[in-house]
Amino acid sequence: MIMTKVLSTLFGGAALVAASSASAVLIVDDFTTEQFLEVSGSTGSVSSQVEGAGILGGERDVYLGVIDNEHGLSADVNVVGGNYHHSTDTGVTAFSTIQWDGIDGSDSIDAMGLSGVDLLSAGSAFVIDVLSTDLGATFELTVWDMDGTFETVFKSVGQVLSPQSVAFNFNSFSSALDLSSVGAMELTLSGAAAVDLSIRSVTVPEPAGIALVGLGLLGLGLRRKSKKA
Ligand SMILES: [Ca+2]
Ligand SMILES: [Ca+2]
Repeated sequence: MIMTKVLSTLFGGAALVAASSASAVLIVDDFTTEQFLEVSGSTGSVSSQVEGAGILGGERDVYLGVIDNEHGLSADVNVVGGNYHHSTDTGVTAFSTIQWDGIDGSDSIDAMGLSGVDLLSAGSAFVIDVLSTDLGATFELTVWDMDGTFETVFKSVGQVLSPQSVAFNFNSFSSALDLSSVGAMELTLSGAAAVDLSIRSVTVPEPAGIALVGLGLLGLGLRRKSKKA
């Protein structure tokens, strides 16, 4: 595997893109740990926490809030089969919030729960891999650093029929936020009434392989060391 990467670096960027995208990524959540929440019949909210693999900080806290429920139907969050499904019935307007803030067993934010994750050394953007959404949806991402500074950024998408990446570039955050020492992250998903939205992962991918070519072999060596730390 190491030899494959060395050869890719020497002989072409295209092959390296394939090699690096398969292996070098900071997983915030791959949604392999299952979770289910439902609000049925009325407005209201529910929350739960699960601990498991594939979750940055070891625990995923989910809060589901139903704002409007015209016909007394249901909204649910179902994390199953490696996907996070946010589903609302006709006339139901809801949001769901995912917290990655370490193991606090609570839907309150522990702004220091991740103990200072270095996102800058991992990559240059948060990427939400959107599987599909039948109506427009909005992603609201809040990041806390270990000094308690936090910032929220938004991205909206229209209907998504085939998988699409939604990227929050780190350079869209203010320089006051220290992304090399992150204490907590929170992602809120919302959409029009009756939206059915599914995402597959939240990651910080390593910058594109073409940039690695310039860094050369030394760069690859440093990255290997930093991932073990
Ligand atoms: Ca937590
Ligand atoms: Ca929490």
